[in-house]
Amino acid sequence: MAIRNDDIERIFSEVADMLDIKGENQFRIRSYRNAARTVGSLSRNVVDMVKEQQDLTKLPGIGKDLAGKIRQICQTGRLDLLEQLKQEMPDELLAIMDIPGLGPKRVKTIYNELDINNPEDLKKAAQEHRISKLPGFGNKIEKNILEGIAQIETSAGQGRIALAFAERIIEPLCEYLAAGQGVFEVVQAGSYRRRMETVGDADILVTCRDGADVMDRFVGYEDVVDVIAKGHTKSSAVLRGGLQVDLRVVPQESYGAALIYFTGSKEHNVAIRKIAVEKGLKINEYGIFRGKRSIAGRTEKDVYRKIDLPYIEPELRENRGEIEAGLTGRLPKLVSMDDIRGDLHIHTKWSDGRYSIEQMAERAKQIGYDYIGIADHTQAVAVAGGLKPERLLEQLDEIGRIRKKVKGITILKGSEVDILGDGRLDLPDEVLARLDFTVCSIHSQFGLSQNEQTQRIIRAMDNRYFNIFAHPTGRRLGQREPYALDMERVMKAAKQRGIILELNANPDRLDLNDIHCRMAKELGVKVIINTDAHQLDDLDYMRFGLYQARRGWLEAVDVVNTRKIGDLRKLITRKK
Ligand code: DGT
Ligand code: CA
Ligand code: CA
Ligand code: ZN
Repeated sequence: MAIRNDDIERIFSEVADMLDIKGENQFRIRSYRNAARTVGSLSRNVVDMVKEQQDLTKLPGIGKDLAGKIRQICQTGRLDLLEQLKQEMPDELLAIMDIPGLGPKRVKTIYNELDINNPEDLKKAAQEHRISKLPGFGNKIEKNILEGIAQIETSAGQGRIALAFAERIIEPLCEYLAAGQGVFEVVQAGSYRRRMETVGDADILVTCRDGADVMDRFVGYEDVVDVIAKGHTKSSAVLRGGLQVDLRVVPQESYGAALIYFTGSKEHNVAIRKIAVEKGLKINEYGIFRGKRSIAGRTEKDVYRKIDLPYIEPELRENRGEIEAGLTGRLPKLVSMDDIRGDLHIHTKWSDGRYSIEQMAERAKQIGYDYIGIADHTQAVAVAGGLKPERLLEQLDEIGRIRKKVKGITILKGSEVDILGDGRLDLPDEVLARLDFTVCSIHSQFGLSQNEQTQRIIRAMDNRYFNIFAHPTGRRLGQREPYALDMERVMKAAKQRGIILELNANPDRLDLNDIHCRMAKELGVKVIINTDAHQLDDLDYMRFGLYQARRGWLEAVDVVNTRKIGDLRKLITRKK
């Protein structure tokens, strides 16, 4: 393999990073950073200069020593110094550098201030909130680190990355690309744009004045750890955290066609191409053509219109009936964030949440919600600090007091009531009667047979205080499979009893899945999208629930937390 200038650039930057972490003198570190920049910005191939035996010390910042190192890289493809530094550095420290958001600077701070050099200790420190207190870190970075570690732990060898995790990698990259000179548009395509639960790789499209500039900027991004290919219109690189990004520069007049093509899904694309062919047209990533003449391509809408389709939302593009629906004017008007008025599955310090009722309510108000529902655990879930009935009653009194203090948002009194092994609820009826609503859920005996589990759930639903069935399948993405249950029977039982199914928006759960959402709609069962927030920022998980709901064709009418408080209460309360 031919050594490119950017290979040399990367090797020198890595050397600089490692010297930096080791605490070597700044002069030496800077000389490697300068050399990296010099080589990276040369117009000639350094490999050729070495072959022609040119004097490399004439290059700015390159002395005899560095010239020798450049020659070594060109001739052997590696640098002894880097290999040696890697040897000295604990492997685990290198593993830490792979966590998104942790460049050499932050790794160095963690290493020097807390003497942490492996992911395990890092995780512990983050859990104990020692990371957020470091200079230049804060809560957000601490949280990212924890999720980064969890992701690396669970995705080891699986190759697909959870949507929420991909978001934290892709969004900053897109902002960075968009800030480049002469860049017009930066847009995500692929499974990420379709908001699938997991993403195989990221597909990003750019329109710009000069493709070469964008590609240079791309491979120079601080989180790029490996460049797989680099050209003028297409490049691929792997980012810290293991996500591969395919970046394409597309002509402005083809923007819409390219966006359709690279958004996929493949099945959707095949189906629309077939329609085009039937009309004597051809669709590809450059446009829609009659013979050799392009008849549209600038926007997605233009392309769809030429085959008599309205714009189809990316979340629907799976060839699961969206094309037929489009042709007959029956596409759903998908639920969106603007429709959402509240969140009814919120934990507080009373059980395993981290903030007070008041703090959660204030944040919900900031989001613009009309109402929230507090739902802490009940006693059977001891590991989560579940409340005994007496404590729950105290909490209800407390909510009463807070209602008087916090104006402008309705705080509903609820509980996440555990469904016991035999299908009883974990609270006596006289306590249940004091609540505005319940979210009922399973936290034990995941291993029952399908029939037993289904019966257990339906028995619980027979309790007239059972309002919402929360995280119905119990799965944790990449961590725990759903328990066995007959979803259709459960939904039919819910429908008969006026019970609502939760779509849990926590990105680890996304439970119901898209297929279940659609099943609920078809069976006429109402859905509620709840975040199951345990801390303030978790309230923002709502968007992941919405993505999933949209993939499941749900409209505002299907989702009860789009309703005004009065209507919501009516929908939730069962006829007693
Ligand atoms: P992923 O990355 O596995 O999560 O899924 P996608 O959907 O992002 O797939 P990817 O990255 O392989 O390709 C992005 C889009 O490009 C895909 O959704 C549709 C389009 N595409 C890729 N390969 C083909 C192909 O062979 N035929 C057609 N029609 N479209 C393709
Ligand atoms: Ca992809
Ligand atoms: Ca791809
Ligand atoms: Zn919960």
